[in-house]
Amino acid sequence: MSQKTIEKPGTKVKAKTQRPPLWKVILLNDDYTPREFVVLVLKAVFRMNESHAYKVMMTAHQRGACVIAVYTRDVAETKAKEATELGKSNGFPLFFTTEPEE
Ligand code: TYC
Repeated sequence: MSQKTIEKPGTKVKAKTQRPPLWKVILLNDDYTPREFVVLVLKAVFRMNESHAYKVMMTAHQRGACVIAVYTRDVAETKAKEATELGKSNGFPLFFTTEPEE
């Protein structure tokens, strides 16, 4: 037995594919990590080019923090952790955090 849904003409059908919620990755300033090292990490982990990485680093340096990218929760958390680890293993307090986008 098969059934078909009959829609009224002109009825809007809601798309079934919903976008996943996005999470921000935030770079925090500190007084010890060298600027060049921050740029290096932004290029390596977040695939930024030199000039974008430099601008982002300077924004965090001057304002205290900078939203650097948005991803799905998993990707955001993995990248933030990886980037923070890179700082830690080189003896720097460089820190990346995540938060949900409103
Ligand atoms: N403030 C650091 C310095 O003067 C550089 C820096 C910039 C560190 C941005 C972290 O997120 C940061 N050496």
